[in-house]
Amino acid sequence: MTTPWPDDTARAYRAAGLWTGEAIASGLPRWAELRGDRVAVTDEETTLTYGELAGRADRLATGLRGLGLRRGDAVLLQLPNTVAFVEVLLACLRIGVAPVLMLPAHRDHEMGAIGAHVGVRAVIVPDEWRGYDHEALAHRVRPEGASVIVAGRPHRAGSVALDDLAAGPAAPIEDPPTGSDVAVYLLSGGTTAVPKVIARTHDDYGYNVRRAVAACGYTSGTVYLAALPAGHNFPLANPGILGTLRAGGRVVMRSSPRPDVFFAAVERERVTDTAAVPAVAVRWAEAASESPYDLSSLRTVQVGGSMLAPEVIAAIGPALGCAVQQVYGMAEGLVCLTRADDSPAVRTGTQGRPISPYDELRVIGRDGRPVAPGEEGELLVRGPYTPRGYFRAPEQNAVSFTADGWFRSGDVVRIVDGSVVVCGRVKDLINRSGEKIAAGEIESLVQELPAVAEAAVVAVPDPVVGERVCAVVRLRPGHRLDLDEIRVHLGQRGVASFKAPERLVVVDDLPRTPVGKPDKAAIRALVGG
Ligand code: J2J
Repeated sequence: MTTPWPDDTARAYRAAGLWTGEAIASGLPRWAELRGDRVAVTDEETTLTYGELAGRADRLATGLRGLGLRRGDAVLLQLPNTVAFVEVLLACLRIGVAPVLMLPAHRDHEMGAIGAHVGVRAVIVPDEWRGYDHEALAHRVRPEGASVIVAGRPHRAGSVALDDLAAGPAAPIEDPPTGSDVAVYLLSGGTTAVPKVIARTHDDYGYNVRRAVAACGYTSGTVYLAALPAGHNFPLANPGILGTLRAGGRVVMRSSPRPDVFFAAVERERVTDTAAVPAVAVRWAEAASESPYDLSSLRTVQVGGSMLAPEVIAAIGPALGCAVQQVYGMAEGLVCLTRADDSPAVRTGTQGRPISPYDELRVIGRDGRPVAPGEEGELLVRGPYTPRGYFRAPEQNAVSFTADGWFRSGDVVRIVDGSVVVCGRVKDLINRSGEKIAAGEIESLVQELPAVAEAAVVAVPDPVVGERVCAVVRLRPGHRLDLDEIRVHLGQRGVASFKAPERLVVVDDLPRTPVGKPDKAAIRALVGG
Protein backbone atom coordinates (compact mmCIF):
# COMPACT_ATOMS: atom_id res chain seq x y z
CA MET A 1 0.00 0.00 0.00
CA THR A 2 2.53 2.55 1.17
CA THR A 3 6.15 1.79 0.43
CA PRO A 4 8.00 2.04 3.74
CA TRP A 5 11.49 3.41 4.09
CA PRO A 6 13.99 0.54 4.43
CA ASP A 7 14.38 -0.59 8.07
CA ASP A 8 17.98 0.55 8.43
CA THR A 9 17.17 4.00 6.99
CA ALA A 10 14.17 4.38 9.28
CA ARG A 11 16.31 3.33 12.25
CA ALA A 12 18.93 5.93 11.31
CA TYR A 13 16.30 8.70 11.05
CA ARG A 14 14.95 7.72 14.49
CA ALA A 15 18.40 7.48 16.04
CA ALA A 16 19.26 10.93 14.70
CA GLY A 17 16.10 12.32 16.31
CA LEU A 18 14.47 13.29 12.99
CA TRP A 19 11.56 10.95 13.48
CA THR A 20 10.24 11.31 16.99
CA GLY A 21 7.36 8.85 17.01
CA GLU A 22 5.08 11.69 18.07
CA ALA A 23 1.81 12.47 16.35
CA ILE A 24 1.66 15.92 14.74
CA ALA A 25 -1.12 17.37 16.86
CA SER A 26 -0.19 15.57 20.08
CA GLY A 27 1.01 18.88 21.50
CA LEU A 28 -2.46 20.41 21.31
CA PRO A 29 -3.37 20.05 25.02
CA ARG A 30 0.00 21.49 25.97
CA TRP A 31 -0.44 24.38 23.55
CA ALA A 32 -3.84 25.06 25.09
CA GLU A 33 -2.30 25.16 28.57
CA LEU A 34 0.64 27.37 27.67
CA ARG A 35 -1.00 29.66 25.15
CA GLY A 36 -4.64 29.36 26.26
CA ASP A 37 -6.01 32.78 25.43
CA ARG A 38 -3.78 33.72 22.53
CA VAL A 39 -5.45 33.65 19.11
CA ALA A 40 -4.59 30.53 17.12
CA VAL A 41 -6.73 30.89 14.03
CA THR A 42 -9.11 33.39 12.52
CA ASP A 43 -11.16 33.83 9.36
CA GLU A 44 -13.62 36.54 8.32
CA GLU A 45 -16.23 35.29 10.80
CA THR A 46 -14.68 33.20 13.53
CA THR A 47 -11.69 33.55 15.84
CA LEU A 48 -10.42 30.80 18.13
CA THR A 49 -7.79 30.99 20.84
CA TYR A 50 -5.43 28.06 21.35
CA GLY A 51 -7.62 26.97 24.26
CA GLU A 52 -10.78 27.10 22.15
CA LEU A 53 -9.13 25.42 19.17
CA ALA A 54 -7.88 22.53 21.32
CA GLY A 55 -11.32 22.16 22.87
CA ARG A 56 -13.12 22.26 19.51
CA ALA A 57 -10.69 19.81 17.91
CA ASP A 58 -11.01 17.32 20.76
CA ARG A 59 -14.81 17.50 20.83
CA LEU A 60 -14.84 17.08 17.08
CA ALA A 61 -12.42 14.15 17.36
CA THR A 62 -14.86 12.53 19.80
CA GLY A 63 -17.72 13.23 17.38
CA LEU A 64 -15.80 11.64 14.52
CA ARG A 65 -15.16 8.57 16.65
CA GLY A 66 -18.87 8.52 17.42
CA LEU A 67 -19.50 8.15 13.69
CA GLY A 68 -17.30 5.06 13.74
CA LEU A 69 -14.11 6.62 12.39
CA ARG A 70 -11.00 5.01 13.79
CA ARG A 71 -7.23 5.35 13.67
CA GLY A 72 -6.06 4.26 10.21
CA ASP A 73 -9.23 5.44 8.44
CA ALA A 74 -9.19 8.12 5.76
CA VAL A 75 -11.64 10.92 4.91
CA LEU A 76 -11.94 13.31 1.97
CA LEU A 77 -11.45 16.83 3.32
CA GLN A 78 -12.73 19.52 0.97
CA LEU A 79 -13.10 22.80 2.83
CA PRO A 80 -12.18 26.33 1.79
CA ASN A 81 -9.71 28.36 3.87
CA THR A 82 -11.75 28.72 7.02
CA VAL A 83 -11.36 28.05 10.73
CA ALA A 84 -13.36 24.87 10.13
CA PHE A 85 -10.57 23.53 7.93
CA VAL A 86 -8.07 23.86 10.77
CA GLU A 87 -10.40 22.36 13.40
CA VAL A 88 -11.15 19.34 11.25
CA LEU A 89 -7.52 18.85 10.30
CA LEU A 90 -6.42 18.86 13.94
CA ALA A 91 -9.30 16.64 15.06
CA CYS A 92 -8.32 14.08 12.43
CA LEU A 93 -4.62 14.26 13.30
CA ARG A 94 -5.46 13.73 16.98
CA ILE A 95 -7.19 10.40 16.41
CA GLY A 96 -5.13 9.13 13.50
CA VAL A 97 -7.82 9.61 10.86
CA ALA A 98 -5.96 10.80 7.77
CA PRO A 99 -7.58 13.50 5.64
CA VAL A 100 -7.11 13.39 1.87
CA LEU A 101 -6.56 17.05 1.06
CA MET A 102 -8.85 17.99 -1.80
CA LEU A 103 -9.28 21.43 -3.34
CA PRO A 104 -12.59 23.33 -3.27
CA ALA A 105 -12.41 23.31 -7.10
CA HIS A 106 -12.50 19.51 -7.30
CA ARG A 107 -15.69 17.93 -8.59
CA ASP A 108 -17.17 14.45 -9.14
CA HIS A 109 -14.30 13.27 -11.34
CA GLU A 110 -11.57 13.94 -8.79
CA MET A 111 -13.55 13.37 -5.58
CA GLY A 112 -15.08 10.11 -6.86
CA ALA A 113 -11.85 8.58 -8.15
CA ILE A 114 -9.72 9.56 -5.18
CA GLY A 115 -12.35 8.70 -2.58
CA ALA A 116 -12.62 5.23 -4.08
CA HIS A 117 -8.86 4.81 -4.50
CA VAL A 118 -8.13 5.61 -0.87
CA GLY A 119 -11.33 3.99 0.42
CA VAL A 120 -12.48 6.92 2.53
CA ARG A 121 -14.99 6.49 5.36
CA ALA A 122 -16.30 10.07 5.28
CA VAL A 123 -16.50 13.08 3.00
CA ILE A 124 -16.21 16.48 4.69
CA VAL A 125 -17.46 19.47 2.69
CA PRO A 126 -18.93 22.96 3.05
CA ASP A 127 -22.72 23.15 2.57
CA GLU A 128 -22.26 25.49 -0.34
CA TRP A 129 -19.26 27.31 -1.65
CA ARG A 130 -19.21 29.99 -4.36
CA GLY A 131 -22.70 29.02 -5.45
CA TYR A 132 -21.90 25.32 -5.74
CA ASP A 133 -23.69 22.65 -3.71
CA HIS A 134 -20.85 20.65 -2.13
CA GLU A 135 -23.20 18.66 0.04
CA ALA A 136 -24.87 17.21 -3.07
CA LEU A 137 -21.40 16.53 -4.53
CA ALA A 138 -20.42 14.65 -1.37
CA HIS A 139 -23.54 12.48 -1.56
CA ARG A 140 -22.85 11.65 -5.22
CA VAL A 141 -19.21 10.66 -4.70
CA ARG A 142 -19.15 9.08 -1.27
CA PRO A 143 -18.17 5.42 -1.25
CA GLU A 144 -20.87 3.13 0.12
CA GLY A 145 -21.20 3.45 3.86
CA ALA A 146 -19.16 6.65 4.06
CA SER A 147 -20.59 9.54 6.09
CA VAL A 148 -21.19 13.01 4.70
CA ILE A 149 -20.11 15.71 7.14
CA VAL A 150 -21.11 19.27 6.35
CA ALA A 151 -19.63 22.53 7.62
CA GLY A 152 -22.56 24.94 7.72
CA ARG A 153 -26.21 23.95 7.39
CA PRO A 154 -26.83 20.54 5.85
CA HIS A 155 -30.12 20.21 4.00
CA ARG A 156 -30.13 16.56 2.98
CA ALA A 157 -31.15 13.47 4.85
CA GLY A 158 -28.12 11.47 5.91
CA SER A 159 -25.75 14.43 6.28
CA VAL A 160 -24.16 15.24 9.63
CA ALA A 161 -23.49 18.84 10.66
CA LEU A 162 -19.94 19.53 11.77
CA ASP A 163 -21.26 21.67 14.62
CA ASP A 164 -23.38 18.78 15.91
CA LEU A 165 -20.33 16.52 15.89
CA ALA A 166 -18.49 19.02 18.05
CA ALA A 167 -21.41 19.60 20.40
CA GLY A 168 -20.77 16.84 22.92
CA PRO A 169 -18.05 16.62 25.57
CA ALA A 170 -14.56 15.50 24.56
CA ALA A 171 -13.64 11.95 25.51
CA PRO A 172 -10.06 10.91 26.20
CA ILE A 173 -8.25 9.74 23.07
CA GLU A 174 -7.97 5.98 23.48
CA ASP A 175 -5.95 4.92 20.51
CA PRO A 176 -3.72 7.81 19.42
CA PRO A 177 -1.62 7.54 16.26
CA THR A 178 2.12 6.92 16.36
CA GLY A 179 4.89 8.21 14.12
CA SER A 180 4.51 5.68 11.35
CA ASP A 181 0.74 6.21 10.96
CA VAL A 182 -0.40 8.21 7.92
CA ALA A 183 -1.02 11.84 8.94
CA VAL A 184 -2.36 13.23 5.67
CA TYR A 185 -2.79 12.15 2.07
CA LEU A 186 -1.59 14.80 -0.37
CA LEU A 187 -2.40 14.89 -4.07
CA SER A 188 0.26 15.02 -6.72
CA GLY A 189 -0.33 16.71 -10.04
CA GLY A 190 1.39 13.79 -11.63
CA THR A 191 1.16 12.58 -15.18
CA THR A 192 -1.42 9.84 -14.97
CA ALA A 193 -5.15 9.76 -15.66
CA VAL A 194 -6.01 10.09 -11.97
CA PRO A 195 -3.96 12.27 -9.61
CA LYS A 196 -1.55 10.24 -7.53
CA VAL A 197 -1.86 10.16 -3.78
CA ILE A 198 1.04 10.60 -1.37
CA ALA A 199 0.74 9.22 2.14
CA ARG A 200 2.73 11.37 4.56
CA THR A 201 3.36 9.91 8.00
CA HIS A 202 3.31 11.75 11.32
CA ASP A 203 7.06 11.12 11.55
CA ASP A 204 7.97 12.43 8.12
CA TYR A 205 5.48 15.29 7.87
CA GLY A 206 6.14 16.39 11.42
CA TYR A 207 9.84 16.53 10.66
CA ASN A 208 9.15 18.49 7.45
CA VAL A 209 7.13 21.05 9.44
CA ARG A 210 9.78 21.41 12.15
CA ARG A 211 12.56 21.93 9.62
CA ALA A 212 10.51 24.48 7.69
CA VAL A 213 9.76 26.40 10.91
CA ALA A 214 13.46 26.43 11.79
CA ALA A 215 14.54 27.51 8.31
CA CYS A 216 11.99 30.34 8.19
CA GLY A 217 12.37 31.49 11.78
CA TYR A 218 8.65 31.36 12.67
CA THR A 219 7.88 32.30 16.30
CA SER A 220 4.89 33.13 18.48
CA GLY A 221 5.01 36.56 16.82
CA THR A 222 4.32 35.11 13.37
CA VAL A 223 0.98 35.97 11.80
CA TYR A 224 0.64 33.69 8.79
CA LEU A 225 -1.90 34.34 6.08
CA ALA A 226 -3.11 31.23 4.25
CA ALA A 227 -4.15 32.67 0.90
CA LEU A 228 -3.42 29.63 -1.30
CA PRO A 229 -5.86 26.73 -0.95
CA ALA A 230 -5.01 25.21 2.44
CA GLY A 231 -4.96 21.66 1.09
CA HIS A 232 -1.77 22.39 -0.81
CA ASN A 233 1.45 21.21 0.82
CA PHE A 234 2.96 24.72 0.57
CA PRO A 235 0.46 26.66 2.75
CA LEU A 236 -0.21 23.62 4.90
CA ALA A 237 3.26 22.73 6.06
CA ASN A 238 6.08 24.82 4.62
CA PRO A 239 5.86 26.26 7.27
CA GLY A 240 2.27 27.31 6.58
CA ILE A 241 -0.62 26.54 8.88
CA LEU A 242 0.96 23.62 10.75
CA GLY A 243 4.29 25.43 11.15
CA THR A 244 2.68 28.60 12.49
CA LEU A 245 0.59 26.66 15.02
CA ARG A 246 3.64 24.75 16.13
CA ALA A 247 5.55 28.01 16.64
CA GLY A 248 2.63 29.47 18.63
CA GLY A 249 1.78 32.11 16.05
CA ARG A 250 -1.56 33.12 14.56
CA VAL A 251 -3.08 31.71 11.37
CA VAL A 252 -5.29 33.92 9.22
CA MET A 253 -7.50 32.02 6.76
CA ARG A 254 -8.67 33.69 3.55
CA SER A 255 -10.19 31.90 0.62
CA SER A 256 -9.22 34.25 -2.14
CA PRO A 257 -5.79 35.38 -3.30
CA ARG A 258 -7.32 38.57 -4.80
CA PRO A 259 -5.17 41.64 -4.10
CA ASP A 260 -7.95 43.55 -2.30
CA VAL A 261 -8.67 40.59 -0.01
CA PHE A 262 -4.95 40.12 0.62
CA PHE A 263 -4.27 43.80 1.39
CA ALA A 264 -7.27 44.10 3.69
CA ALA A 265 -6.26 40.95 5.57
CA VAL A 266 -2.67 42.13 5.99
CA GLU A 267 -3.76 45.46 7.43
CA ARG A 268 -6.48 44.10 9.67
CA GLU A 269 -4.55 41.17 11.10
CA ARG A 270 -1.04 42.66 10.92
CA VAL A 271 0.11 39.70 8.80
CA THR A 272 3.85 39.03 8.89
CA ASP A 273 4.22 36.04 6.57
CA THR A 274 2.41 34.43 3.68
CA ALA A 275 2.92 32.19 0.66
CA ALA A 276 1.96 32.71 -2.96
CA VAL A 277 2.44 31.14 -6.35
CA PRO A 278 4.28 33.44 -8.78
CA ALA A 279 1.15 34.55 -10.65
CA VAL A 280 -0.45 35.64 -7.37
CA ALA A 281 2.67 37.34 -6.00
CA VAL A 282 3.00 39.32 -9.23
CA ARG A 283 -0.65 40.45 -9.01
CA TRP A 284 -0.13 41.58 -5.42
CA ALA A 285 3.05 43.44 -6.35
CA GLU A 286 1.37 45.18 -9.30
CA ALA A 287 -1.61 46.27 -7.23
CA ALA A 288 0.42 47.37 -4.20
CA SER A 289 1.35 50.83 -5.42
CA GLU A 290 -2.34 51.79 -5.69
CA SER A 291 -3.37 50.13 -2.46
CA PRO A 292 -4.49 52.42 0.37
CA TYR A 293 -3.82 49.65 2.89
CA ASP A 294 -1.00 49.52 5.42
CA LEU A 295 1.26 46.62 4.49
CA SER A 296 4.07 47.53 6.88
CA SER A 297 3.62 44.41 9.04
CA LEU A 298 4.68 42.11 6.18
CA ARG A 299 8.01 40.46 6.84
CA THR A 300 8.32 37.76 4.17
CA VAL A 301 6.32 36.58 1.20
CA GLN A 302 7.24 33.09 0.11
CA VAL A 303 7.00 32.46 -3.64
CA GLY A 304 6.99 29.01 -5.19
CA GLY A 305 5.10 26.42 -7.17
CA SER A 306 6.19 27.38 -10.67
CA MET A 307 9.01 29.14 -12.49
CA LEU A 308 9.58 32.85 -12.38
CA ALA A 309 12.32 35.00 -13.96
CA PRO A 310 14.91 36.41 -11.49
CA GLU A 311 14.12 40.00 -12.51
CA VAL A 312 10.44 39.50 -11.75
CA ILE A 313 11.30 37.92 -8.39
CA ALA A 314 13.58 40.87 -7.63
CA ALA A 315 10.74 43.36 -8.19
CA ILE A 316 8.22 41.73 -5.83
CA GLY A 317 9.94 42.53 -2.53
CA PRO A 318 10.37 46.27 -3.12
CA ALA A 319 6.76 46.55 -4.34
CA LEU A 320 5.35 44.90 -1.22
CA GLY A 321 7.95 46.32 1.13
CA CYS A 322 9.09 42.94 2.46
CA ALA A 323 11.54 40.13 1.83
CA VAL A 324 10.82 37.47 -0.78
CA GLN A 325 11.74 33.88 -0.10
CA GLN A 326 11.80 31.44 -2.99
CA VAL A 327 10.50 27.98 -2.25
CA TYR A 328 10.85 24.92 -4.45
CA GLY A 329 8.80 22.15 -3.00
CA MET A 330 6.66 19.18 -3.87
CA ALA A 331 3.90 17.22 -2.21
CA GLU A 332 6.15 14.19 -2.71
CA GLY A 333 8.53 15.61 -0.10
CA LEU A 334 11.67 17.66 -0.79
CA VAL A 335 11.46 21.34 0.11
CA CYS A 336 14.19 23.85 -0.77
CA LEU A 337 14.14 27.50 0.17
CA THR A 338 16.29 30.60 0.12
CA ARG A 339 17.35 31.96 3.51
CA ALA A 340 17.17 35.55 4.75
CA ASP A 341 20.97 35.70 5.03
CA ASP A 342 21.68 34.35 1.53
CA SER A 343 23.30 36.75 -0.92
CA PRO A 344 20.95 38.72 -3.21
CA ALA A 345 22.16 36.60 -6.15
CA VAL A 346 21.11 33.41 -4.37
CA ARG A 347 17.81 34.90 -3.21
CA THR A 348 16.75 36.03 -6.68
CA GLY A 349 18.60 33.58 -8.92
CA THR A 350 17.98 30.25 -7.18
CA GLN A 351 15.12 28.35 -5.58
CA GLY A 352 17.12 27.68 -2.45
CA ARG A 353 18.62 24.74 -0.66
CA PRO A 354 17.01 21.78 1.12
CA ILE A 355 15.53 22.26 4.58
CA SER A 356 17.23 19.13 5.94
CA PRO A 357 20.89 18.12 5.89
CA TYR A 358 19.58 14.57 5.44
CA ASP A 359 18.00 15.38 2.05
CA GLU A 360 19.86 13.59 -0.73
CA LEU A 361 19.78 15.22 -4.17
CA ARG A 362 21.18 13.78 -7.35
CA VAL A 363 21.04 15.31 -10.84
CA ILE A 364 21.16 12.83 -13.71
CA GLY A 365 21.53 13.14 -17.48
CA ARG A 366 19.58 11.34 -20.19
CA ASP A 367 21.93 8.39 -19.79
CA GLY A 368 20.88 8.02 -16.17
CA ARG A 369 24.31 8.98 -14.87
CA PRO A 370 25.04 11.93 -12.57
CA VAL A 371 25.89 15.08 -14.54
CA ALA A 372 28.99 17.17 -13.85
CA PRO A 373 28.52 19.64 -10.96
CA GLY A 374 26.49 22.67 -12.06
CA GLU A 375 25.13 20.95 -15.19
CA GLU A 376 21.44 20.52 -15.97
CA GLY A 377 19.66 17.24 -15.51
CA GLU A 378 16.69 15.56 -13.89
CA LEU A 379 16.54 15.87 -10.12
CA LEU A 380 16.29 12.66 -8.12
CA VAL A 381 15.64 12.90 -4.41
CA ARG A 382 15.59 10.80 -1.27
CA GLY A 383 15.32 11.75 2.36
CA PRO A 384 13.55 11.66 5.71
CA TYR A 385 10.35 13.30 4.47
CA THR A 386 10.28 12.09 0.85
CA PRO A 387 8.22 8.87 0.83
CA ARG A 388 9.46 5.92 -1.20
CA GLY A 389 6.33 5.42 -3.26
CA TYR A 390 2.84 6.66 -4.13
CA PHE A 391 -0.08 5.18 -2.25
CA ARG A 392 -1.38 1.94 -3.84
CA ALA A 393 0.32 2.57 -7.17
CA PRO A 394 2.84 -0.19 -7.86
CA GLU A 395 2.92 0.43 -11.61
CA GLN A 396 3.45 4.15 -11.22
CA ASN A 397 6.06 3.55 -8.55
CA ALA A 398 8.10 1.40 -10.91
CA VAL A 399 8.33 4.44 -13.17
CA SER A 400 8.58 7.27 -10.62
CA PHE A 401 11.04 5.65 -8.19
CA THR A 402 14.36 3.92 -8.78
CA ALA A 403 14.99 0.49 -7.30
CA ASP A 404 17.06 2.09 -4.55
CA GLY A 405 14.31 4.47 -3.54
CA TRP A 406 15.09 7.73 -5.35
CA PHE A 407 12.04 9.74 -6.39
CA ARG A 408 12.28 10.99 -9.97
CA SER A 409 11.03 14.55 -9.60
CA GLY A 410 10.52 15.12 -13.32
CA ASP A 411 12.11 18.55 -12.81
CA VAL A 412 15.19 19.65 -14.72
CA VAL A 413 17.52 21.54 -12.41
CA ARG A 414 21.06 22.74 -11.88
CA ILE A 415 22.66 22.76 -8.46
CA VAL A 416 24.95 25.74 -7.91
CA ASP A 417 26.86 25.91 -4.63
CA GLY A 418 24.24 23.73 -3.00
CA SER A 419 21.26 25.79 -4.22
CA VAL A 420 18.78 24.46 -6.73
CA VAL A 421 17.90 26.32 -9.91
CA VAL A 422 14.81 24.93 -11.62
CA CYS A 423 15.33 25.03 -15.40
CA GLY A 424 12.41 23.05 -16.80
CA ARG A 425 10.78 19.66 -16.56
CA VAL A 426 10.56 16.31 -18.27
CA LYS A 427 7.18 15.36 -16.80
CA ASP A 428 4.12 15.74 -18.97
CA LEU A 429 1.98 18.25 -17.16
CA ILE A 430 0.73 21.79 -17.36
CA ASN A 431 1.61 24.14 -14.50
CA ARG A 432 -1.21 26.71 -14.53
CA SER A 433 -0.66 29.21 -11.76
CA GLY A 434 0.98 26.53 -9.63
CA GLU A 435 -1.90 24.07 -10.15
CA LYS A 436 -0.51 20.96 -11.78
CA ILE A 437 -2.68 19.47 -14.53
CA ALA A 438 -1.76 16.05 -15.88
CA ALA A 439 -1.71 16.09 -19.68
CA GLY A 440 -2.71 12.42 -19.77
CA GLU A 441 -5.81 13.00 -17.70
CA ILE A 442 -7.12 15.72 -20.02
CA GLU A 443 -6.10 13.81 -23.14
CA SER A 444 -8.26 10.81 -22.18
CA LEU A 445 -11.20 13.09 -21.46
CA VAL A 446 -10.91 15.00 -24.76
CA GLN A 447 -10.52 11.69 -26.55
CA GLU A 448 -14.01 10.71 -25.36
CA LEU A 449 -15.62 13.26 -27.70
CA PRO A 450 -17.04 11.60 -30.82
CA ALA A 451 -15.44 14.20 -33.10
CA VAL A 452 -11.95 13.48 -31.82
CA ALA A 453 -9.75 10.91 -33.53
CA GLU A 454 -6.68 11.72 -31.45
CA ALA A 455 -5.78 14.35 -28.86
CA ALA A 456 -2.63 15.72 -27.28
CA VAL A 457 -2.67 18.23 -24.45
CA VAL A 458 0.25 20.59 -23.95
CA ALA A 459 1.14 23.80 -22.13
CA VAL A 460 1.24 27.12 -23.94
CA PRO A 461 3.16 29.94 -22.23
CA ASP A 462 1.07 32.72 -20.74
CA PRO A 463 2.18 36.00 -19.18
CA VAL A 464 -0.46 35.89 -16.45
CA VAL A 465 -0.80 32.30 -15.27
CA GLY A 466 2.52 30.99 -16.58
CA GLU A 467 1.02 28.24 -18.69
CA ARG A 468 -2.38 27.47 -20.12
CA VAL A 469 -3.85 24.16 -21.25
CA CYS A 470 -3.94 23.72 -25.01
CA ALA A 471 -5.67 20.78 -26.72
CA VAL A 472 -4.24 19.75 -30.07
CA VAL A 473 -6.61 17.39 -31.87
CA ARG A 474 -7.00 15.42 -35.05
CA LEU A 475 -10.66 15.15 -35.97
CA ARG A 476 -12.59 12.26 -37.46
CA PRO A 477 -13.47 12.88 -41.09
CA GLY A 478 -16.49 15.13 -41.50
CA HIS A 479 -16.47 16.34 -37.87
CA ARG A 480 -16.04 19.79 -36.37
CA LEU A 481 -15.12 20.81 -32.84
CA ASP A 482 -14.81 24.03 -30.87
CA LEU A 483 -13.32 24.85 -27.49
CA ASP A 484 -16.72 25.25 -25.84
CA GLU A 485 -17.69 21.69 -26.68
CA ILE A 486 -14.56 20.45 -24.95
CA ARG A 487 -15.20 22.62 -21.91
CA VAL A 488 -18.84 21.54 -21.70
CA HIS A 489 -17.82 17.89 -21.96
CA LEU A 490 -15.26 18.19 -19.16
CA GLY A 491 -17.83 20.04 -17.06
CA GLN A 492 -20.34 17.23 -17.62
CA ARG A 493 -17.73 14.69 -16.63
CA GLY A 494 -17.31 16.59 -13.36
CA VAL A 495 -13.75 17.76 -13.89
CA ALA A 496 -12.39 20.73 -11.90
CA SER A 497 -12.79 23.75 -14.16
CA PHE A 498 -9.21 24.99 -13.80
CA LYS A 499 -8.12 21.97 -15.86
CA ALA A 500 -10.24 22.76 -18.92
CA PRO A 501 -8.33 23.59 -22.12
CA GLU A 502 -8.26 27.29 -22.89
CA ARG A 503 -7.01 26.87 -26.41
CA LEU A 504 -7.80 24.43 -29.20
CA VAL A 505 -5.66 23.72 -32.25
CA VAL A 506 -7.01 21.39 -34.92
CA VAL A 507 -4.38 19.65 -37.03
CA ASP A 508 -4.48 17.24 -39.99
CA ASP A 509 -2.09 14.98 -38.16
CA LEU A 510 -0.10 15.11 -34.95
CA PRO A 511 3.68 15.23 -35.22
CA ARG A 512 4.98 11.77 -34.38
CA THR A 513 8.04 10.10 -32.97
CA PRO A 514 9.86 7.49 -35.12
CA VAL A 515 7.74 4.77 -33.44
CA GLY A 516 4.54 6.62 -34.39
CA LYS A 517 3.54 8.01 -31.00
CA PRO A 518 2.49 11.68 -30.71
CA ASP A 519 5.69 13.70 -30.30
CA LYS A 520 4.89 15.99 -27.38
CA ALA A 521 7.98 18.16 -27.84
CA ALA A 522 7.14 18.77 -31.50
CA ILE A 523 3.48 19.41 -30.64
CA ARG A 524 4.53 21.96 -28.02
CA ALA A 525 6.76 23.67 -30.59
CA LEU A 526 3.88 23.68 -33.07
CA VAL A 527 1.65 25.69 -30.72
CA GLY A 528 4.41 27.96 -29.49
CA GLY A 529 4.99 26.14 -26.18
C1 J2J B 1 9.75 26.14 -10.33
N1 J2J B 1 8.94 25.07 -10.23
C2 J2J B 1 8.46 24.77 -9.01
C3 J2J B 1 9.63 26.67 -8.03
C4 J2J B 1 7.50 23.91 -7.27
C5 J2J B 1 6.38 24.60 -1.60
C6 J2J B 1 6.38 25.21 -2.84
C7 J2J B 1 5.78 24.61 -3.93
C8 J2J B 1 5.17 23.36 -3.80
C9 J2J B 1 4.53 22.74 -4.98
C10 J2J B 1 5.18 22.73 -2.56
C11 J2J B 1 8.78 25.53 -7.86
N2 J2J B 1 10.09 26.93 -9.28
N3 J2J B 1 9.98 27.46 -7.01
O1 J2J B 1 4.63 21.52 -2.35
O2 J2J B 1 5.79 22.74 -0.27
C12 J2J B 1 7.07 22.74 -9.45
C13 J2J B 1 8.03 21.60 -9.72
C14 J2J B 1 7.67 20.60 -8.63
C15 J2J B 1 6.18 20.76 -8.58
C16 J2J B 1 5.56 20.31 -7.28
C17 J2J B 1 5.79 23.36 -1.46
N4 J2J B 1 8.17 24.97 -6.81
N5 J2J B 1 7.66 23.77 -8.59
O3 J2J B 1 4.39 23.38 -6.03
O4 J2J B 1 3.36 19.20 -5.41
O5 J2J B 1 7.74 21.08 -10.98
O6 J2J B 1 4.17 21.44 -4.84
O7 J2J B 1 8.04 19.28 -8.92
O8 J2J B 1 2.07 21.23 -6.20
O9 J2J B 1 5.97 22.17 -8.77
O10 J2J B 1 4.21 20.67 -7.25
P1 J2J B 1 3.36 20.58 -5.90
